Amino acid sequence: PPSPPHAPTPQTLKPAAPPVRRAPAAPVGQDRTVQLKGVTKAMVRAMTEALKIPHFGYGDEVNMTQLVELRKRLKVVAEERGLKLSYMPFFIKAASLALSQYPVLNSSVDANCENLTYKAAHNIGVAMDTPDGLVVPAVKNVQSLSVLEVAAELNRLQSLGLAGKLGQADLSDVTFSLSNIGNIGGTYTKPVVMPPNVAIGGLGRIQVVPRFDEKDEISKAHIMNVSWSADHRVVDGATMARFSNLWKKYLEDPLTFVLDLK
Ligand code: CAO
Repeated sequence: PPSPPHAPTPQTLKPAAPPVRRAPAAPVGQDRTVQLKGVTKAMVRAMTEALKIPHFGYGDEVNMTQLVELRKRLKVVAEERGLKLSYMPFFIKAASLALSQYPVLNSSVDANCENLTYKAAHNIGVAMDTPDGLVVPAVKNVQSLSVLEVAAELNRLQSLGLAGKLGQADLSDVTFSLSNIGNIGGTYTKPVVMPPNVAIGGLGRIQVVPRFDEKDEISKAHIMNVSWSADHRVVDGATMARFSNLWKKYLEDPLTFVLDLK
């Protein structure tokens, strides 16, 4: 008799392949224990303290299209003056201009969270990946520096960091920090506030993606994500958001720098 339409044929009745028996995993080398010291030990201390802070996060995206063009032009000018001009000096100067409007983000809180000191100097710490590990030297008094002066100072700190020669003078008195992980990769980060500071920003990689322009047409845009963390005992979300909006405005429309630079 004819077989039913979906009856198994001799080919589909093949037995399942036997499972592969794996040899028990053997360690390739030996365990190695090292003592935590130097920069890593300092990171243990700082991050353990930081854990006491009730963090809140706030993120946004920044359209960097105009700044990408502007930096391309200014990079050549900076090179003529012997300086490397990355995006960081713009991020740092824009942060300082925005801190002038929202000074609570440049404040220090004491250990018992009873007093808040509004810091006069904008000493902006820059998280730096060095052969020794994470260090955070500060570009000091950014409120009085031009973008090019910030670049010069950052160049100096970066050279010292790479050579493992950053001293206490450069590593102390940070009042606010930025951590740009975008030169390595990634989009979002969750930065950790370093006490006694109350806020920090983390920057992702600038990516070329489609966005609607002002004519509602799809165009190519350079987008970067920013992730802010703040100490929620002394900073509220609305203040962080207003600060971020202003910082973002300077970067998205970099001509506005001209109006507020002193
Ligand atoms: N998106 C796209 N490109 C970026 C970028 C970003 N967010 N950030 C940097 N770049 C580019 C720079 O423009 C530069 O390109 P050009 O040669 O065209 O100028 C290149 O990447 C290398 O930049 P850089 O690293 O030498 O300089 P920088 O000023 O941008 O950054 C520093 C300096 C110290 C922030 C960075 O070197 C660094 O160490 N980042 C890691 C920080 C870190 O570890 N954070 C985590 C802290 S928590 O553990």
